[in-house]
Amino acid sequence: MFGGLAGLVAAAVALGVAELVAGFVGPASSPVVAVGGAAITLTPESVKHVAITTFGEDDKIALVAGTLAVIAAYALGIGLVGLRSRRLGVLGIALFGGIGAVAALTRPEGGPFDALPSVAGAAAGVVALSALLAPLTRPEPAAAAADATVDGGQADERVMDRLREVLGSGDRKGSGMDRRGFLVTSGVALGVAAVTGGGGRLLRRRFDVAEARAAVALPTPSSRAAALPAGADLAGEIDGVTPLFTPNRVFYRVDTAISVPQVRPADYRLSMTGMFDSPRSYTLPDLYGRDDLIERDITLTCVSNEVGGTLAGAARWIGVPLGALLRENGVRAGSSQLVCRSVDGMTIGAPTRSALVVEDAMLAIAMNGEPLPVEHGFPVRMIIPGLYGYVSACKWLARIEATTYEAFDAYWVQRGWAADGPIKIASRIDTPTPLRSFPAGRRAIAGVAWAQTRGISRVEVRVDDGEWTAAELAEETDADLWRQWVLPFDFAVGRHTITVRATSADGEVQTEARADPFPAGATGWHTTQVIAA
Ligand SMILES: Nc1nc2c(c(=O)[nH]1)N[C@H]1C(S)=C(S)[C@@H](COP(=O)(O)O)O[C@H]1N2
Ligand SMILES: [Mo]
Repeated sequence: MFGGLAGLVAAAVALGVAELVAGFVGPASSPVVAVGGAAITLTPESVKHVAITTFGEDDKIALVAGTLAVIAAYALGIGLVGLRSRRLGVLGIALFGGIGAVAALTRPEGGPFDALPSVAGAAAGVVALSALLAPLTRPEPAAAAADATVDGGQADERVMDRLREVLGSGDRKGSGMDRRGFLVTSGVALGVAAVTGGGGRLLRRRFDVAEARAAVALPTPSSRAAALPAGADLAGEIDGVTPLFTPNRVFYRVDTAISVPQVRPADYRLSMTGMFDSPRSYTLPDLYGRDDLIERDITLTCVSNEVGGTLAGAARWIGVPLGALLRENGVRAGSSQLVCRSVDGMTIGAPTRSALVVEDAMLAIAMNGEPLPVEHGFPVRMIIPGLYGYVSACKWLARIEATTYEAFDAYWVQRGWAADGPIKIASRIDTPTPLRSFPAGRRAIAGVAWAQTRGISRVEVRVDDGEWTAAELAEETDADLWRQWVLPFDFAVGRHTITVRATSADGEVQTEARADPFPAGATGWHTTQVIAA
């Protein structure tokens, strides 16, 4: 029991010290972040998909919790082993530090200093473990001398004596275990862990760009979004329907970044490389100061979204027209793929053609009237209407490399996802909510439907085995924005099945055929079971 505790406390010290050092080096060098990141990189897509759909926005919290749980279990083991053999315990911690260091160094944007937090943490963990095990394994005096010559236990003894002196705990017996000494050492160690860990958190704030972001003054776009007619947002009238625009704070978030990249506006550079005749690079003022900024309403969706799922959100974006930007850099005709790289090393491969011809494709700098939120890619991200986020919406964009599909597989494509990701027609029932009963009688069935770039021309609803009935559509303001729909219906008492299907403005009826999100996006009709009482 005490051995396990010693391991846990030593791990706390190791993590605390590692966080402190990471507070100097940079948040992403923290072993928990780095190991969690490596886990994301190495996890099979099927598992990752389950994580995204189960935990949604909280997938990163779940991952960090999982990483900490694994560390705790490992630490428990180290403590127990350490009780038998101090050397094995030390080796265990060294291995632990080694894994953290390798994970930090092998990050796409990793530098040599990134190993420091793990190394320092492991060193502190070794010291702590030795100090904690000493009172538990205090041998008989004769054996003590022998032990000391073997593994340096003498040094630990001295540390312990010193600790006891400082703390005024004179409880020193020649017997097998010094409980009081252990508790005192644990207390000191936990204090060290808390202070170093807390200090690391404070230091980390230096990297925080929230303040710099708040100080950014957004430019006025020369081309505004279409004005919304009165009553354009059905959410004002119908309870439970998705609002036309998704507030930034509830906008879905999907990315591999455990610690959100913090890019200082003053340090921002966008570079263009590869198949360009006259590649330039851009600072943030370069982009903000352009006279061709556009403002557009676009719904962004994730390829991992299940039928009826919520990995979709709509925003009013401001950005630089992507086609114009590519042309002024002289993008070559032979380029089929733009490999977009984020500051954290993500690669997202977007089709060059779409970037050039899709109207309203942009490098976005603002979302719903604010600079991009840090989690959504501050200061610059790409948005290409009609393409899933994994092949278009690179956040924290640092570089656009014009290349070909033959030359490079981007991150998600390496993991088996389709290289091209046009968004499939989708429709979703928002209300009534499934399995919660409501009074029988007339009630609105309502939701949203999307087919970006094409627009939605019709949404039909079927209740039980009835006829397909056309729903009323909210006014269309932009074909890239989802469209709300509503159908009032007289519900008889009992259970009902509601099904919805949409048709795009170019006449494609949403298919009933079920397909999983992997590898190219889900298809199938959304169906819910509701109860009228
Ligand atoms: N740098 C970076 N950009 C990224 C990703 C990522 O993991 N890292 N994920 C992509 C995916 S899969 C999607 S669906 C969108 C989600 O954007 P959001 O988080 O702003 O909703 O971002 C895209 N851009
Ligand atoms: Mo995605």
